[in-house]
Amino acid sequence: MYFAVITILPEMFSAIRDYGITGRAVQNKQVVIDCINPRDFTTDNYRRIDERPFGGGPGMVMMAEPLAKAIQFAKSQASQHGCRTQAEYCPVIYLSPQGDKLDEKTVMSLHDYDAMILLCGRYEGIDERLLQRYVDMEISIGDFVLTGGELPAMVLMDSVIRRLPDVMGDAKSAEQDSFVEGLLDCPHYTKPHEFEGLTVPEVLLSGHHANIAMWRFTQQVNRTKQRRPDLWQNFKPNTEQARLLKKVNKK
Ligand code: 4FN
Repeated sequence: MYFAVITILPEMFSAIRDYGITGRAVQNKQVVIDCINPRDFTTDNYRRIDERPFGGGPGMVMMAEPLAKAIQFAKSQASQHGCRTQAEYCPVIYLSPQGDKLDEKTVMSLHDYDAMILLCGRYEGIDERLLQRYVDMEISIGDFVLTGGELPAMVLMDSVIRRLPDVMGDAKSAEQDSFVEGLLDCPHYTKPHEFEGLTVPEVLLSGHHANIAMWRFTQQVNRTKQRRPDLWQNFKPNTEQARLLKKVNKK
């Protein structure tokens, strides 16, 4: 999968490119993360990418021209990486508070594309005309004020990359298919048996796999009901979950 990121702070992306599971995916060439700096597409001596807003007011606005050139360059890079260039195959995604909220459904749907261009805003935002002409999709990671779209772009890439085939170990992918889908996690425990006077639930030490699966599922259901009634409302159990739910309700 190919990501082109339009950003004036390309160094930030070492966080995802150089570390952890996403870093390994880059090393294994399952993922390419190309940062493109709109400053490199300016023509003036000062490499200006921002200007004062028409109509006055505080702060600065990112100018359309350097961003447009950066996006055009990103599209040519995407096609060089074996990805088709039409907008529908390489969408330009603007990370923005105005966008649709990112959720696991959106993450999965982004796997329809082998390439995408992520546009990161800074200052007060981007000239509206650039957005009108070049942006195919707007996505938000949540309702809070940020200083830029870079962290949201990394959040999006992290969630998309971890869902690519062979990026996570076998254990994780098997788990993803079915079991935890749609519910919060159950509590996790590891060594030692006792920590600051707290012990591990007996069932997890029993070696009784069916009972353990049942306990974990019950924890997931109860936590989801209690803490995320919105998730519980929309929960569509798969075959295995439906079977376990029946058993939970019988007790
Ligand atoms: N943010 C809000 C209302 C008005 C402005 C902001 C805000 C970075 C360029 C956008 C923020 C949050 C989630 C991108 C926020 C996101 C951004 C995101 C983001 C600098 C302009 C800005 C009502 C949401 C609190 C700054 C609400 N997901 N403006 O944060 O890019 O993707």
